[in-house]
Amino acid sequence: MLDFLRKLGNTQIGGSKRFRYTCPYCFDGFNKYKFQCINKRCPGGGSFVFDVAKMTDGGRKAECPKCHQPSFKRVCPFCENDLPESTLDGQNCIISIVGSRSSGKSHFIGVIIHELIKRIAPQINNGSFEGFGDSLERYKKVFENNLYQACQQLELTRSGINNVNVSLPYIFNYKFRSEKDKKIKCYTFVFFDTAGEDLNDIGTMSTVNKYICKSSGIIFLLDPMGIPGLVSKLDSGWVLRASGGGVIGTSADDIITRVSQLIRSEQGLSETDKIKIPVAAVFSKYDAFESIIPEELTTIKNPSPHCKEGRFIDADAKAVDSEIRALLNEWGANAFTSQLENNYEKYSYFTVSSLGLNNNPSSGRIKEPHPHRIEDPMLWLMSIGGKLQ
Ligand SMILES: Nc1nc2c(ncn2[C@@H]2O[C@H](COP(=O)(O)OP(=O)(O)OP(=O)(O)O)[C@@H](O)[C@H]2O)c(=O)[nH]1
Ligand SMILES: [Mg+2]
Ligand SMILES: [Zn+2]
Ligand SMILES: [Zn+2]
Repeated sequence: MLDFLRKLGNTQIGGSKRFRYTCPYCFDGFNKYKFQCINKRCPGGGSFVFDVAKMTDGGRKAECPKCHQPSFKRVCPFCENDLPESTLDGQNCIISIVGSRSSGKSHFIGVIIHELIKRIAPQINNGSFEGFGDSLERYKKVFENNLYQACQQLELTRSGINNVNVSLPYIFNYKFRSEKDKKIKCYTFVFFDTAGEDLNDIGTMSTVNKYICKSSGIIFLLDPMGIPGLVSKLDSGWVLRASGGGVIGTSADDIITRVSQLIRSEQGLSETDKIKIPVAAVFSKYDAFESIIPEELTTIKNPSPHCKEGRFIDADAKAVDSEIRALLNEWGANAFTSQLENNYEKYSYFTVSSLGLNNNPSSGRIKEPHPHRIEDPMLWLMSIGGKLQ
């Protein structure tokens, strides 16, 4: 699996001289980097960026040509953003979170990052999830302050086309000591909150969402409120609340089709080649349909076992997958399955609630999120990508 991730272009090919990485800010691939001078009195200006012919300390250090001070700060040659060390070591893990308008992407990102920092990383392998650059500050401002301090639902995400600031990714370093070789591992996780609006046509997608094609895993959020066979069983107040006050977006089928098209053209795949990026197909807003789940489907109702056990439990993920398939069958919504089956080599179904049970009041004010099974899709992607050992 690690080999496969390398082929996706994120990595310096182990041992060989070929060096290539994907910038986690602009998502372009490069085979070199630049340095930025950190000397405030540098005659080149406060943040002078320079190219170097000769680097020292294995390429970690260079001397500023203007002030002759050493610098360790490596930056992208195109967007000039600071590069995390594990990006350059080929340990990027770009997770694309895609789904139609109002499918719950922003709430998912807002809650999963909080949980990764506070609970998931520490419990799984004594790991830590640490913000890189200003990511943690930006995360707090956009997500945590609203969800956890002000106890407010998030607003729908603005389009990234004319708005550079909203399209900055959130970058985190995930560190832990490997059980296998007892060495500290560090992976760079990159989350990007797309506006569902920007997934509506392929022209917009190819400019705003280059990152999808470079990702190590895709989380497709599927809005249960978009399945007529399910919605007809719920009381209408619920449906309205859980669908962002009735915003009707593009259907999940259409988005899967466009995402697949985009990846195929970017990676030069034919219609019959299956896409190798693993897909977690995730029904969001589990709390909204829990009441109509048949009694015999017990796994999805139980809390997620992975963190408690301190490792990823594959058998649980398989049971969740088969219970969701049974539900899709019951609701007459098998179209997702055939699309995924015909286009992706590896996928699995999940369901999450970001807000938790009884936590979606119509007023917009919520209790602190207490999510259900939110870690499952992330841990599955990490586990099949070899990122947990
Ligand atoms: N019941 C329930 N509602 C949720 C949950 N997560 C999100 N919602 C509701 O779904 C609506 C849309 O959520 P967002 O996270 O903003 O959706 P989005 O996918 O980011 O939408 P865009 O930014 O427009 O693409 C909001 O009204 C949320 O309150 C959840 O776990 N449970
Ligand atoms: Mg959003
Ligand atoms: Zn860049
Ligand atoms: Zn300088």
